[in-house]
Amino acid sequence: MTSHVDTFARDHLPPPEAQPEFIFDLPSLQFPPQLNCATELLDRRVVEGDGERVCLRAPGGIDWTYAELQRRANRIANVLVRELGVVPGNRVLLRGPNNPMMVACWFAVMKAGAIAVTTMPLLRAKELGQIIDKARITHALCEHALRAELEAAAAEHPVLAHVRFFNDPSGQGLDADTACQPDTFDNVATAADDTCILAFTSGTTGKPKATMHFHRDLPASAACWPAHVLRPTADDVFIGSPPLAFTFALGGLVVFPMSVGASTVLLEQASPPQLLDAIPEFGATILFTAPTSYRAMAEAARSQPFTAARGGTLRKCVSAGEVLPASTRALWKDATGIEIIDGIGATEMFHIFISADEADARPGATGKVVPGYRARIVDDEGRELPPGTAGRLAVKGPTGCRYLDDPRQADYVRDGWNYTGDAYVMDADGYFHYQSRVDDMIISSGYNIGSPEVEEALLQHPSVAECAVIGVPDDERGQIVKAFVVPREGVETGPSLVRALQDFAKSTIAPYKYPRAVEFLTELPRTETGKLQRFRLRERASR
Ligand code: 3UK
Repeated sequence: MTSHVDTFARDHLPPPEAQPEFIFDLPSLQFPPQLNCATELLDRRVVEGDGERVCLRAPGGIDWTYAELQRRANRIANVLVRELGVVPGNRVLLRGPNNPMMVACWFAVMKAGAIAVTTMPLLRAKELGQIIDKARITHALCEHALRAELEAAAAEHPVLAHVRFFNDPSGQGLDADTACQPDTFDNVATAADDTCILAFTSGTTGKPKATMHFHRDLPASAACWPAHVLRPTADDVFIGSPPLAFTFALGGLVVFPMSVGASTVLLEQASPPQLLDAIPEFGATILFTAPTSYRAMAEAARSQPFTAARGGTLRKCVSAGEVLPASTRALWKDATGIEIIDGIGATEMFHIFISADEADARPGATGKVVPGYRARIVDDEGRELPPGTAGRLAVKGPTGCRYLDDPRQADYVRDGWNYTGDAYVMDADGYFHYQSRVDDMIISSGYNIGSPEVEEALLQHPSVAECAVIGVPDDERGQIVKAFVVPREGVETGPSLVRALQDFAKSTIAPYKYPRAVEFLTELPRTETGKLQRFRLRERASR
């Protein structure tokens, strides 16, 4: 059934016994043996009459309809196949900020039956080189402005033999190549279980891992969380901050809007102030961003509120990537009137599998298991724990973890379940409450303390803009709780603020959890996807 001439991906799948169990027990999860996700998401829309609807928008007056995106993707697919010799199964690296050409290139790769490896724009030659090696990448399409690091990587890694640059201001490069190609392309008839993307994890330590997702995984994901929790319509305008290399964005800004014929706004830069400006400018209705971004925007919205009703055109706001503190949920609701839709997803699972919509959201809980998935809390031996007990989160559903050629598969998948590495408690109503990463649990004088609980307490103090809590080694107690605090603007730091924060913590949570050490920082170390890098704080604390 496979269309792959280059069998690299199939040859490096984890063996069947090391893969998770896949479950397809919703009617919407029945897929034919042959399926190309570009046909489903793009060509089908045009066939069904949405060709003249707006699909992609971007600053500078860019407005592409579904038909326009299809023409562009077809032309690029023709360049890939006719000029660059791409055969089905080849890996094609994509490098660029979030913009319409990146999406056109991504669809071209899908159409050609190749495998897209989208990379973070900030990566340097060395990191690009690791990815090129690991995924044996032969071709790359890259934003002209970001060419230097890719060229440096290509020089060191000759396997990457074909590189084209797009958005060259002189009009040369891929833009010129596509001009002489036809508008049509016959999508490769890929198998539903042919790999279509390799998504590298935003792992904070160790060698990068590549997760493999099949053509069917994208529509499968769209049939679960978006269909049952987000429930977008064709009139929605999506917007958000995560980079397209992050599956949070590939789903939230490409696959999910397009699966209902909606439009999406792509911003090359989407810091909180830039998002605040772009939302009214484009009339965005659905926002995808990270908890810290909501917190910063809520802060700014105090002095510069959205016009119209407080949320302006916004209708739904999605938070993922990190725990959403109840106080951030409250601040955003205060500023906009909108209840955030929290959801936990993972690169390994492609997207969100536990979440709650606006009506069912509960402060302090991520939500309930998304239809199509199963989730449970287990002990270290994999035995299911009763409600109210903290343990490891294990999930399964139509998507799941397949690491490309990596022994760490055995850490993530056991007995058919995907272990995300998170400690959770499920309550009697089936709501899942995040505790911490399993490896981040603080053990002080025999007590288990989850960082988010302490962070949540500190965030409620008026002097605190942001904070992060870790355990640091201590001779007497094993570990002690240490807080890194970013003060609000104009706040005077010093021993009296430390004492005030400690007293405040003791009065909101069990006193033994209070931070015995407090250090002030001007910002917290974060990844490009907005995730806190606790290991950096640990390094700092051990210096
Ligand atoms: C953490 C959360 C608490 C959690 C992601 C939505 O974050 C995504 O993927 P990553 O591979 O990281 C996965 C890990 O991040 N996490 C994510 N969301 C939440 N913790 N509450 C949340 N709402 O530790 C998880 O194991 O970078 C998120 C969609 C697609 C994604 N790839």
